[in-house]
Amino acid sequence: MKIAVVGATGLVGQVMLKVLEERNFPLTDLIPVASERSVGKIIQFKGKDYKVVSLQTAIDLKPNVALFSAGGDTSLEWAPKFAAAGITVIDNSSAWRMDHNKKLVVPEINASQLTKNDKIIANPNCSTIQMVLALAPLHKAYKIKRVVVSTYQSITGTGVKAVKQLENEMAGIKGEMAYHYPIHQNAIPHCDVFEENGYTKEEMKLVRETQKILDDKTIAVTATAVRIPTAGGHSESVNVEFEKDFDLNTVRKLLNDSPGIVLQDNIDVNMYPMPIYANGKDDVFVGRIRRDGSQPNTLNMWIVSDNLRKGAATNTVQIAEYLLEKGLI
Ligand code: 2RA
Repeated sequence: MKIAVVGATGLVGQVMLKVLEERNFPLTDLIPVASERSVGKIIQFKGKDYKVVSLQTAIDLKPNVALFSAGGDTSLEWAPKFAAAGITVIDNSSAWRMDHNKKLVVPEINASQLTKNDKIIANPNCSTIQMVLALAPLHKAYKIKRVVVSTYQSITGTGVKAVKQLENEMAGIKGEMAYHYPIHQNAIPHCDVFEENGYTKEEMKLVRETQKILDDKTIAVTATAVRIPTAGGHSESVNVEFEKDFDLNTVRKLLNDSPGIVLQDNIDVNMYPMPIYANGKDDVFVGRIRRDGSQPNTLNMWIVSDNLRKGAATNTVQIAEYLLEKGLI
């Protein structure tokens, strides 16, 4: 099983390598891929040195699977070339997520849709993954009518440049800006670019991807995505209105019994999810579950997850594990 990691030198690419190693993914060879300027660099994997190669060289080396985290433009141009060479692509960019012919997969929810014919598979946006993992069991039980979500997103979602900007600002150093404004001691309500409707692409991903993954276009979603100076993960305040009423203890049991979810919900001991605890873990943490008395059949919850892991690298590797387990690659 030969695996290519495209974008191996980036934040998510580095976490992909770490997750492949931690989960002891049964690969016989690793092909780290990056842009021309990184070709020839050496990266370490399981104590061995691997030389970074170009995209074309990676195709020529014929991996079984290519895990992409190299931006939308690279995915749009190169994922079809890898697929045409018989290589299954699992792509972290937004390039293919809303393509009608591509599957958008969170393994715990809809991996069963996957077939041998899926040669380009889309990994959802990080903030979508953590939210739909919590919504899926509740949608099944009570049918979701509407979701109102506000996100508090880690700077790591923007990449190395943003992490550097925060470090510089905290050290009082003037440096390259990843954002229009300082991020230190700030909250920026602007993740990705604005669309015609006044929402950002990041906010519209939560709308469109949630409907696709839960396979229900009747689910109304509205979102506000905010960037904050944390490093451990994305947090989300989620208000959900259902068609049917619910019982809070049953809601907690449904979540607790759902794979990939860890309940941290006990205000008597100040137990609730926080990025400092989610950092470096693969679970989605759910807490502050409470009925919204302002309207029927509605509850609030707080969802936190490491955006680089379950939000990107781990979900991607889990898709590859599923494909392998089912003999689809
Ligand atoms: C962000 N979800 O956090 C986006 C891309 N990783 O900026």
